[in-house]
Amino acid sequence: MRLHLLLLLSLCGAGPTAAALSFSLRGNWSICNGNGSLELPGAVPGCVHSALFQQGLIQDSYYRFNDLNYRWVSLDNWTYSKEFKIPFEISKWQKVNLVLEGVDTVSKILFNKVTIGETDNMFNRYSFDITNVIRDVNSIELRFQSAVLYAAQQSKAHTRYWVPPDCPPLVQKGECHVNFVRKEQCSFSWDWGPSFPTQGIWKDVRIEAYNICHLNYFTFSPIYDKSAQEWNLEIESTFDVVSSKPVGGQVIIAIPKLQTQQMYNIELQPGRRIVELFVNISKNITVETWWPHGHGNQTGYNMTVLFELDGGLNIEKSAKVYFRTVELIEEPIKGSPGLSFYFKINGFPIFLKGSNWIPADSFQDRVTSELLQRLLQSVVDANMNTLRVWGGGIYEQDEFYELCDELGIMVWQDFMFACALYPTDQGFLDSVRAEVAYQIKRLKSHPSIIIWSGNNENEAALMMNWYHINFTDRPTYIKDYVTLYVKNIRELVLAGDKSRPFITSSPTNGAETVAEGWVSQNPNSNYFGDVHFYDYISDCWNWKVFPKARFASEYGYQSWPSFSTLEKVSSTEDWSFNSKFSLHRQHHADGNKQMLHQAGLHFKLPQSTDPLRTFKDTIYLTQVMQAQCVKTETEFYLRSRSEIVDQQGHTMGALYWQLNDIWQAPSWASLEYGGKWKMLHYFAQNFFAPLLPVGFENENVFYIYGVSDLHLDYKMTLTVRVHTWSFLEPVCSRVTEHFVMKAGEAVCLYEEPVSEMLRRCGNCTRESCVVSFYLSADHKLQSPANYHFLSSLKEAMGLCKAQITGASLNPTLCSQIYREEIPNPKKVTSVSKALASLSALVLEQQYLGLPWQPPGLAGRSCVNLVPVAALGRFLEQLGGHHLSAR
Ligand code: BMA
Repeated sequence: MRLHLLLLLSLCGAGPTAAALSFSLRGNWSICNGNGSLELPGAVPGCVHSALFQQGLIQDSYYRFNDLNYRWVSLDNWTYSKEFKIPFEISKWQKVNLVLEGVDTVSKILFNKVTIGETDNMFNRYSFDITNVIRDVNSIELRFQSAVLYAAQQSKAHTRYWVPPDCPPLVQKGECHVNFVRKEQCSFSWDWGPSFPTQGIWKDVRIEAYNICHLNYFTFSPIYDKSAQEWNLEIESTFDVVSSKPVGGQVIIAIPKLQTQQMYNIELQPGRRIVELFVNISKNITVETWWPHGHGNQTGYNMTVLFELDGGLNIEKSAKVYFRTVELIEEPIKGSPGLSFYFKINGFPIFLKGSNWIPADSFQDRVTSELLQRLLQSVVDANMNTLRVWGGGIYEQDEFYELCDELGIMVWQDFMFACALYPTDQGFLDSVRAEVAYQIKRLKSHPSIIIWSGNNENEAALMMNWYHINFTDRPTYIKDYVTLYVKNIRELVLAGDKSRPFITSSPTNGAETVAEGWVSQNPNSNYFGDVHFYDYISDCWNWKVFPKARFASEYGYQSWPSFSTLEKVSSTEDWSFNSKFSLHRQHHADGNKQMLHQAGLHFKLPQSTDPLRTFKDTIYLTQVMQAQCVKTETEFYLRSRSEIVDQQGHTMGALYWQLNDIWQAPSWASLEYGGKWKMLHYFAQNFFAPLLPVGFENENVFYIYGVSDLHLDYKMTLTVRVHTWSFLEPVCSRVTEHFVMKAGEAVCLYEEPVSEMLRRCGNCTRESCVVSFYLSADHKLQSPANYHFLSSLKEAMGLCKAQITGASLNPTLCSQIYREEIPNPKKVTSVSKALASLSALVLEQQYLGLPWQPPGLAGRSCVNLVPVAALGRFLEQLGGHHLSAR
């Protein structure tokens, strides 16, 4: 065993002793099951499932039906233990704490056989005083209780009234009563995820020893003073002062690039002390603000805070400070009842474009930096600017938010409550209060987080009566709801963080919900707040089915992940759409049928005589369907930005459900487990582009809207081309007069009755022709080329078999990419990035002969090949088409 001894803070001046020591307890522990029949080594941070897998005692938990085979793991009560020697003289330290950054979840902790504390919340950070129990040689034990058994016990003990739901729907094959335990709610199963209620020490654990005083935490928020037009920085530090006398000293705060240096005298009385400092940034200095991706730079400033305390005790902290303001604007809109719901960043209205984030794995120890980077890079590569960290998962690790800060990804941060009613007895509330206070402190200095939201869908669950509660009992539940989200969580947010807004739920009616006593009759109203919208039965090519809401924070369609992803967790007999495996992995009732229904509305369903071919084609077709559906819906929200039609509109947000996958299964995600792009993600890169022409029909008239997400007006033209399916050259083409595409607006640029367009373009019929259009200036493309289908593709006429060839500078890499067997994940990221920026435009290049070269990709003809191949497959699926790329 290697001992990690970290000298955290050294004594400044002459003295040889340190002021604080940190001794890590990461690494190898011993894990034992309830009856002692299984004993194995396990890593910390980690969990029991991972330890069993590493020891070869279980297979990959994601393989085939192992979620059911390994239920026993989470139903057992495991113990983590470790013996260790302290490599420093313990008697020299006034105070020694055991600090646990994350315990999953219910445990009793013994230190040298003495119970020092208990845990019941995986989202909390725990610190226990072990000064009196620590010796040179020590033992530590965390005796876990199965979270599943604990949740059942808690629910049983709640005898006064029922707190639904009891169990997830059967199709999810999950565990019950997750609302009774403060643990990742989706770890008991979800409609896209397996049930793996893990146990273990999932974050850092260490021993901290100190004299005189210790900085327990440090946090800050930049606040803009509107009236004085200047920035201030509020810095909060909490100390544990163990000296019997007050500790005096100075604090020096420096932000060199802002020419800011300020000094304060402080005196810390014995006990737990909070020091609040207020730093003013001079008006004479230009502060560059932080902007979301696509709207400006993510400028940050290095700051150091040095506490020089009595006795030569120096404590230094450094951090990056970002300056930005965020406002949630809820104000009357002309021509529409209700209120707006949109965000202003640095005073500038911003359309939130993006998706919803779920945990990247059931086993957090498998979520590496590389994975987070790959997933978040894919977010900005697809022109998104926002992720909603959804309330059924976890408050993500620090690195997630650091990356969001750096990449300019705005985060809508839910508190971790989802799709359930929750108890409010004192023990539960105390645990939640500690969790919320801790998470606010941990996260509030991140500029990326632009809003806190109390929960996912719980206002809707209550008011739309998902659990069939008797009307007369409703007041009890409303009271609980207000107690939890308003009187506790909201109160803690207001006290702890002034730098961003808070809403109680999603969907919610915002100010209207508040006015109605924190629960609205219809929290999903189009006139207020945000909406969640799902409809798998109506034809998704018909935009009339979508709500013209203020903000769409959830909507989407399922698809299957690619065969190469599924192949890793399945065997030959699983490879058909109706196999036991395919049904098992589908956690959304009728999901597989719904996908085929939706695809069947416009595409020919695969009918090969080769069953494996049929399976692969079906998977592929579900991705085509999903991409096209989410495109149509998103484009509807984007073009609803500047208008009110039938009293509805001014949409300012489109966050589709969901970005990523937790395992290899059908879901609403655009990124597969591990990060591979589904077709939807390539489409997203286009439909979220800063400038986009959107085509649609209304009453047989074809319209094109121009959607700008830019800060400046641009002069440009719109080209509208009609092609027959059977020939590469357009049959007719029209270029508009120059017009000014206004910054931040969606306006109608073009309208023409379909019958006229068909007549104008030779012998076109709806079935034989297709429309494409793009924005350009000085013969350069300014937008992705978009298209509009005039008929279902299954009715399209003139399609022929695709024959795709391509030239490559690096044939090995290209063929690897095409076969999806890339050995080096680094290459995948860069190539997929490149692919993303090309996507359909490469096809357009073939069609339109426009000189379009994606930035930074000159000479990399390999990447040109792949999207053409991918699109070729797309066209082939539609019926076939001749395409050749050189
Ligand atoms: C909403 C989400 C998730 C769910 C999704 C798809 O309810 O908040 O709970 O996974 O829809 O059903």
